[in-house]
Amino acid sequence: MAERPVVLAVGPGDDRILGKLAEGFEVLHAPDRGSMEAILADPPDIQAIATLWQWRLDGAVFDKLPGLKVISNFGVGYDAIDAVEAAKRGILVAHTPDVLNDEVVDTTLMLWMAVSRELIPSERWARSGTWETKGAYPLTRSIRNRTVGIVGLGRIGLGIAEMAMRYGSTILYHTRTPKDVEYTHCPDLVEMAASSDVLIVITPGGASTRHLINAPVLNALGPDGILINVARGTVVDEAALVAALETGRLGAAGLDVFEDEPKIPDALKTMDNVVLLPHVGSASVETRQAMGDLVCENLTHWAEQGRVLTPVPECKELNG
Ligand code: NAP
Ligand code: 8YV
Repeated sequence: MAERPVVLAVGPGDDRILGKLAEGFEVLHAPDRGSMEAILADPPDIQAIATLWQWRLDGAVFDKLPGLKVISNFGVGYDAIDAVEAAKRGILVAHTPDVLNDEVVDTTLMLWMAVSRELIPSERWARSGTWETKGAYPLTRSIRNRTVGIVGLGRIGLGIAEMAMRYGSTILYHTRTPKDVEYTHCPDLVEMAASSDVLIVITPGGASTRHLINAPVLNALGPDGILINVARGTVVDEAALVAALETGRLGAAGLDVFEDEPKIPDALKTMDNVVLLPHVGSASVETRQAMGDLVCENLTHWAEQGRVLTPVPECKELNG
C-alpha cells in the first residue's frame, strides 16, 4: 500500500471533512455523479471511499475498484451501500451510529409537535394578518398523554420512546424481535397502528422494510392518527400515504424523508395537515461535525490498524 492511501470522497463537498481527510490521505473528490463516473472510467488505485451523502455503492462500483478495502459512510443508515457484497469481497463498511441519536430524536419531536399543534398554519395565520380579521386560531391537539407506536426500537427509537415518556405517552413498538424493555411489543403492525394516536417510523431502509407502512397500516392509524417518518422514504408507500391523506382516512403526517429525494409529491406540498422537511434529521452543525469526525476517525483507524471503529453489522466479523 502507498504511504498515503487514496480516498475517494463521494458527494457534495464538506470542506471540513475534506480538510481532515487530507491530513492522512490523498483525497480525490467526486462531488456529483458525473465526476464519480469520470473517475471510475479510469480510476487510480483507490483503497478507501468516504461518502459525504447517501450514495449508491454496489458490486458494479466495486468491480471498478479492485484495490478498495474500506468504505466510511456519513450516516448511520447505509441502505445505499451493498454491505453484504462488500463483506464478501473483503471490503469493510463503517457508519456513524449514536453520535446523531439526540438530534434525530429532537427532529422527531419537533415534527410531531409541529403537526399536532399546527405550527405552520398557525404561524401563517399570525403572519398574514388573519388573526386581526378572523380572530383566534382554532384549538389544536396536545401531544401529551398519547399512545405512541414506534416502528423500529433501536438506538434512535429508544431515544424517542424515552422522550415521549416525558410527555406521559404509552409506548407500543413494532420490531422483528422483542427487546428487553418495559414497552409493549406488537408483532402485528396493523393492530399497533389501530391502537396508536401517532405512529413514528425509525427503522433502517432497504428491501426488508420497503413499504412496511402501507394502506392497511395507514387506514388502521385512522382519521385522527398522525404518521411521522424520520427513517427512509422507502419504508412508507408514498402513493398510499397521499391517497390516505387526500381522502381523510389518515389525519396528518410529518415527513423528513421521501421515496425519491429530493423530489416530493406535489400533492403533499399543498396539504395543511402535513409538515415537510428536506431530510434534516441530523442536520445541526454540531451533529454533522460529529458525524464527519467519525467518518474520518474510521478511516484513520483503518489506515493505522486495519480495523474500523464502528463497522456495520454485516462487516463485524471481517473487522475482527
Ligand atoms: P438501529 O439501532 O439499527 O435500529 C433499527 C431498529 O429497526 C431495530 O429496533 C430493529 O429491530 C428495527 N427493524 C429493522 N428491520 C425491521 C423490519 N423489517 N421490521 C421492523 N423493524 C425493523 O438503527 P438506528 O441507529 O436507530 O437508526 C435507524 C434508522 O434511522 C437508520 O437506519 C436510518 O435509516 C434512519 N435515520 C434517519 C435520519 C434522518 O436524517 N431522517 C437520521 C439518522 C437515521 P429488529 O432487528 O428486531 O427488527
Ligand atoms: C444523514 C441519515 O443526513 O444517518 C442517517 O442515516 O439519514 C442522516 O443522518 C444522511 O445519512 C446523510 O447522508
